[in-house]
Amino acid sequence: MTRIVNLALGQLGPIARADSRAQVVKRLCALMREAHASGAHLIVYPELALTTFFPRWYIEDEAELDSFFEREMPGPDTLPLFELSRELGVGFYLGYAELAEEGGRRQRYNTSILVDRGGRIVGRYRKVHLPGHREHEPWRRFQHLEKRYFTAGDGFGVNEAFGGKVGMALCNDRRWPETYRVMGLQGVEMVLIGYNTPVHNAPAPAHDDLSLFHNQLSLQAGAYQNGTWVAGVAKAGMEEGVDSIGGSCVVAPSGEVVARCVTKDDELALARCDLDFCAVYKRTTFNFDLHRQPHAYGMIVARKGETLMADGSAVAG
Ligand code: ING
Repeated sequence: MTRIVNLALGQLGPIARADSRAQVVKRLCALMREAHASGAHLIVYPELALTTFFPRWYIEDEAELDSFFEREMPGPDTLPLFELSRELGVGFYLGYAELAEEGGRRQRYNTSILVDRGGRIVGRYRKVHLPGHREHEPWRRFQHLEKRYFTAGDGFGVNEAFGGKVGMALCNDRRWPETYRVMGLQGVEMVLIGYNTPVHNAPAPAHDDLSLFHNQLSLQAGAYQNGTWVAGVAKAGMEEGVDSIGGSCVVAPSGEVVARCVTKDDELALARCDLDFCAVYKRTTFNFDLHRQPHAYGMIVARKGETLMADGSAVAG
């Protein structure tokens, strides 16, 4: 039996600071309806898809900062998206700012969820690689305060969903090979990644012209080197004076781009993802059991359920 996932890229154009959750959810629902009409089983939205990218500002007022976070998921404003998901039978990946109460303490995360075709949350991920800085840096054209506003997540899991193994990551995670390999070691067959990526990277302005290339390079490398499908979805365009890249695309386990968005607005693009195609790479070039050499890797990521020994080897348990 073939395991086909009809995947839709749900790219968003800018979200203004003043846009309400209801206005944004309306846009997300319109994209989901369009995805359903095109036969999609799953739609992937960007990172922080419910609000403007607020880490671009140094926000001192706690209440104002909290206004960008969700205290519950679904909440009153996002429930219509879950109800539409169940009604249409279209699952989704959604990035948002999570305000969690843990052990009596408030924690803020840059979070994504995976929702199945019945509108049920089947996975949650909290961003591990938080880029940017912690203190106000006035020399920058705009801030990138993810290290200030979010707590880092504790790892990369893989969820049994959509007939296969589906993993999640967020934005800067996609630049780090460990992100894909930790999930690759768990047999991941589809990695979903939302992002908000400014064209201008203040610490390295010489890279600005390569921002789209680095985006696609990272997604393609991760897909090929782990024999997995990868979908990257942008919040794009000129948002509160900051221009962010588009470049949303789906990459096959071969590393080939099979679908892409071509604007910097709300846009849908579609890909027919055969999860069994992963085996063409997982059983040959990237057969980890046959060809990978953990004993030689100084810093290795052990398989789930293994322990890393001092000599770099990994043992069961
Ligand atoms: N944004 C950017 C990203 O990794 C960045 C930050 C841009 C880091 C360019 C390095 C170079 O795509 C987020 N939100 O992580």
